[in-house]
Amino acid sequence: MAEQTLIIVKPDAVKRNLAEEILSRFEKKGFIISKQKTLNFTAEMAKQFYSAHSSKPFFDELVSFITSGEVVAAIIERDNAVSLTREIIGNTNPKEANPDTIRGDFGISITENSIHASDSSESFDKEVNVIF
Ligand code: 3AN
Repeated sequence: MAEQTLIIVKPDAVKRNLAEEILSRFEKKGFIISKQKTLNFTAEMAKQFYSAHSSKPFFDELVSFITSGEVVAAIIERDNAVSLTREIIGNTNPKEANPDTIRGDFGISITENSIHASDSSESFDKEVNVIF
């Protein structure tokens, strides 16, 4: 059965005009893009979106980066969308991400790692309410 997940092409990748290429990787893998939106996160949205990380030492950097420029958010769907998307994006740290993953190919650093994807259906439900 089709499952939904959320991806966000982050400011580092939007600045390098990679949004279309990144979205097309998912379409090639059989995902349907059901909603898409270009937006700028406000600080308030960013804090809500990343609330699970509010006590982490990198929280301020995370908020400052995600609000630093345009992002492209999309709801995508197919069977096993959440886990397959996590495989396609690769390890959080681009240095540890396999080649052929999005972060392995395009990520610059652990902060500027080109893409976000929901890590569970529960996260998807929460995140989608911040964005759409
Ligand atoms: P993922 O995005 O792979 O689900 P999370 O949920 O652990 O990773 O972290 C959310 C975001 O926080 C990451 N995308 C990354 O940009 C940032 N982040 C995670 N760990 C660190 C760290 N040690 N230093 C700086 N930023 C980090």
